[in-house]
Amino acid sequence: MISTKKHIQQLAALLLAKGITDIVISPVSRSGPLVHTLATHPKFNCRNVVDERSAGYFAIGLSEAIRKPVALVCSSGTSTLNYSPAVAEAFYRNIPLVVLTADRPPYWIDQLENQTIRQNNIYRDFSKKEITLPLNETEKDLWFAGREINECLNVAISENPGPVHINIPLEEPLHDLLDENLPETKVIEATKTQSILAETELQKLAEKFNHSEKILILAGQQYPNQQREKLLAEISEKAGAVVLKENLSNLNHPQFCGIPDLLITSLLAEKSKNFHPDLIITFGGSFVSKPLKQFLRKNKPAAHWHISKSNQHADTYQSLTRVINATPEILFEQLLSQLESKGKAFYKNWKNQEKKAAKLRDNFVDETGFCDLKVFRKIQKFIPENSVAHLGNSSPVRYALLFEAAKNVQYFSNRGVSGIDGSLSTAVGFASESQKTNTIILGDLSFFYDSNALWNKYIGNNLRIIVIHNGGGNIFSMIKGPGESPAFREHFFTENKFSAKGMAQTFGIDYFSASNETELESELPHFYSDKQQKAAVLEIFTDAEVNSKTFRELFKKVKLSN
Ligand SMILES: Cc1ncc(C[n+]2csc(CCOP(=O)(O)OP(=O)(O)O)c2C)c(N)n1
Ligand SMILES: [Mg+2]
Repeated sequence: MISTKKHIQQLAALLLAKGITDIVISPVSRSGPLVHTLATHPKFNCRNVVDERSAGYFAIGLSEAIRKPVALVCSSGTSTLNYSPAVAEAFYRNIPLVVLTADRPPYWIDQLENQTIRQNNIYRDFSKKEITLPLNETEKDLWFAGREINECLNVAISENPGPVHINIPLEEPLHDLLDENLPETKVIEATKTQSILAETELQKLAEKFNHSEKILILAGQQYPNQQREKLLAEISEKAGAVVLKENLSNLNHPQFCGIPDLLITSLLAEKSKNFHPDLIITFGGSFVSKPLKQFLRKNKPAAHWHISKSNQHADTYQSLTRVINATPEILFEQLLSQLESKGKAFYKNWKNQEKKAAKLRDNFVDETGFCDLKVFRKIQKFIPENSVAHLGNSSPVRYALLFEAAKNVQYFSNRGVSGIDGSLSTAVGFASESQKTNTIILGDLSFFYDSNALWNKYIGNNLRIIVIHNGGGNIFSMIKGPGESPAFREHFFTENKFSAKGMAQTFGIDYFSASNETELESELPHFYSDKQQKAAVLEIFTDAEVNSKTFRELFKKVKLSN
């Protein structure tokens, strides 16, 4: 069945033509024409998530899992605003969301009409394109709407995607249907291109690269990419370049350096220039590590190249000298053919420093009592091989910086804008289309904030939720500043005495808990056992003061280790 409304028929036909068939709908009457048309068509896969904030993040996770655009459908009014956090996250991470919002006809806006707000360009600063469809269905209106929809969807399926918004004013009747197929609709194709470097540009870059003795390549957040990984390892080997990664970079070659927070902290007081790069090359999304930013802003390299398909002038380290509009693979492949072999002194300095920091950490963690740090090491050892891990903001993603990635595990996190409001929903959306075990590690405040993530029927049996319950926002006592304030306990830490147990019960999820090392060691094998055929929560209780003290002590030790 399809709606009688021609714009809706056209939109559905174009979604299909562009291969955008995964849809997340939040219940609504106003977008009835769209819901009828999509939900009854065999080629669309529609899910239903009530809370639009959660639905938006669910769609992000889904898109990450299937590596395709996902469309969202909601009503008019505040439901559209509830997508905003996910739209912003998607914008800063180039995730293709197609947001379809129902609206009242324009003549009812600001007229004391029900559930009506100004929806035109509502995500103005966080979307790649926004359009409002015309109300009328004349040939000219349909031609205009068709062109605009094509453009939006072409952004979503492009190599450089992001969220797009199609606002759809709808006149009653909303529920009239036809027993017909979708109409033939004009499709405007977008041609995929690949930018390669012009020969003269390549010579310039190769010359600079070959003359730089100390090259640091920073791999930001990205999807796993074997070809990229292989090329990077070759470059590092040939040019003695250091490749620094975080777990979210999803790069595992032993040639690369990891554990950036510890490694860089150990360098902050380092006086010698042996570790200071003269050329840095960056690509991918953001880096979590704060010490890295401190280190590079203090010791600015002479040159910084940022590789960006969207020509983004990301000057994170205040030393940007060049933007390269290509994919990292193309640049690395072209560069490799021009590289001269170089000494490895710089690389060895970094690698040795990494080894020293890891050893110090291991000794320290062995000796420490039960705390978040210890919990993280235990979890990292138990996460199954060939699985997916989602890291909540903010201390889980930071603890992950202190440990090597678990073997053959892919890492994800909402680091576009680092909200605590959608980590669980994103993981739920991802796990719903993943064949692998999906672990989400998040704090207690983050879990409660986004507990509506569990309020849908797509909770996969492969989902494992680890709640690090340290009684509030422990991150605020780990970073400098809030801890000294008289308002700390009430307004920064925000003491949380609720347990995740009741929440798990409400949503029919199995519950495990641990309050010490022995319990944790005995629960983790059950939590991850093949016999555990249902989604499960493992709530781990730790003491916030012990956590902060231990965390600080570790960094103090690392700092003094030089
Ligand atoms: C939507 C949103 N609101 C507020 C913040 C600020 N914030 C960052 S971390 C944090 C506390 C997190 O507490 P919890 O989830 O318990 O993790 P912990 O730091 O205790 O490990 C808050 C409120 C944020 N990042 N996102
Ligand atoms: Mg907490």
